[in-house]
Amino acid sequence: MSTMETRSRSLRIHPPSTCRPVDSKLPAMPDLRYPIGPFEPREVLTPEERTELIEQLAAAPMQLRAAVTNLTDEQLATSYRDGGWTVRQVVHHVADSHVNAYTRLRLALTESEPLLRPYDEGQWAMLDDARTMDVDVSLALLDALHARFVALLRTLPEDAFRRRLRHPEHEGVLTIDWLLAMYAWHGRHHTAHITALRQRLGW
Ligand code: NI
Repeated sequence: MSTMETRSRSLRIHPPSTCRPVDSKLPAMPDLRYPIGPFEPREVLTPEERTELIEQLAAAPMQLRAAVTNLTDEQLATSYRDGGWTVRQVVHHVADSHVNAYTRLRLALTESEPLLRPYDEGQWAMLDDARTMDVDVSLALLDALHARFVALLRTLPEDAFRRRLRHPEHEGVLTIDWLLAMYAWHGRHHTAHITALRQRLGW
């Protein structure tokens, strides 16, 4: 990755390689980066949508654990697509990302339009623990983290979901509804990277 790419990625909430809208002019073919489709931002959700997305967040750790069940070390060291992260890095990335999401939620609930702190997730995924550590550690982290995350979301009154936050790379303001939709999608997105790989390779 070039320095410029590194700089560009470091400012984004999620790497352009996995989050930007797919170019509609490209020929229709399975895009391994987007097994469930790209994130479609939402600023305001209906109560029914919120309930559904909170349930998705609640189920995310269990589904990620199921996705890696019975994989060998060699399988965990396999990239989910050419040039992509290994299965192991994907699992640790979800934990890293959702730790940030949880912090961002708490900031948005306790401060006035807090400015989010971007981080370079590509570089985080290259740190030694993210490349080598047992996935069970991050799965346990996600269990505990999502228990807190989901319990808090379930206590929030309707108007809290419209509380605002800002991001240096997004014009205007984002909302807690946006954050909820983003991270519910994010967990499913990366879990599908792994389940799609298993399907392709017959694991
Ligand atoms: Ni991600």
